[in-house]
Amino acid sequence: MTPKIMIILGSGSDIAVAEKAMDILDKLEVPYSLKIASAHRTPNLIREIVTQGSDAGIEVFIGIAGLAAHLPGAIAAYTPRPVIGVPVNVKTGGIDALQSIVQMPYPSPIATVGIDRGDNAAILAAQFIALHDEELRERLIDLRWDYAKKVYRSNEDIVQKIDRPFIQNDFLRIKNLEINGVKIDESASEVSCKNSDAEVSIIVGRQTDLPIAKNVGIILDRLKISYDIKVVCPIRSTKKFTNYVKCMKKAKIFIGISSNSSQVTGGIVGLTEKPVIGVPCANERGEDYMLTTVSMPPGVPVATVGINNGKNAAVLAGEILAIHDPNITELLGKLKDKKITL
Ligand code: C2R
Repeated sequence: MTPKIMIILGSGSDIAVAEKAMDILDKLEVPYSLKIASAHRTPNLIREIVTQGSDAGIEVFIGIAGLAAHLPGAIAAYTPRPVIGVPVNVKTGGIDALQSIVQMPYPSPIATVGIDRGDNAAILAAQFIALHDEELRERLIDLRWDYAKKVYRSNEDIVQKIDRPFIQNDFLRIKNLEINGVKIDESASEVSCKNSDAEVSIIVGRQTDLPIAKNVGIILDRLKISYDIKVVCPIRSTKKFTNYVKCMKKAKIFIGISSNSSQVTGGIVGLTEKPVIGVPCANERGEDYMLTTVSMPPGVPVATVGINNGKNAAVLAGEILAIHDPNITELLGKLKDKKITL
């Protein structure tokens, strides 16, 4: 049986991060393959593993590497399938590896997760596959529950046990909360979404970042993928934001475009089990929000692309949808060839 996921490590010394990914895939009962190969030390081995793996039916690749982590980019060179990159903390806290993985040029995105976050890479890979596997989707929702239950349990195990004279916690009555259980507020004054049948939902935190969303749209148009765009801020307009995400429940992928602390992507992952792609934007002062987009806690990955790189977010969405749609694979091929001849 061909596994659907291939994990490739830059070195045997990255195995601890791979263990985190394998723990999750074992829990989710998703078969995977594990290989070690380096873009720098064994480029031919990468080419062979990846081309043969793609031909055999691998649907998602996960590249795990530290230092100048060119491995995920090298994987992307040999496959039309989505590549998830996990930077490993070997030196500089892993920032070197993170920058090498996330800042890929158009049209070769790497879906980057946080430093050492093998667990989130596995969840993201499973989210891609679950778009066509209802049973896996159910198992992912259960896994999400495990992370949520940990929070509830900490309230009991840690907070309840604190014995201090002025701590007062028993004035709230919180009961029966459900993850993903937020209901659409039908009485909301504004129509929540224009095109609720769209395959991709693009959410922009503020008007200033709209040009980046337009770039996403240009590429999605070329790939013939339908989308809906909404400018809504989860902090200033919480109710509208929640309504919008819920209204787009048929969307297969969400793309959050955000500067200023990345509340948009963080807000979306809290409301859906679908894959979320994050485009960190630079603000007027030139500060970027890559770290606040990518550094998500375990359980809630955001597939981060390069700063202001809306086009790569669209290509990544295309690659995810192309797993089961050869037409999109063909259009993506044309897009990449065209870029090269430019
Ligand atoms: P060694 O422990 O083998 O010296 O490797 C590996 O992923 C590892 O984290 C040290 C670090 O070098 C990384 N490495 C890469 C690549 N190959 C090895 N980043 C690559 O091709 O990108």
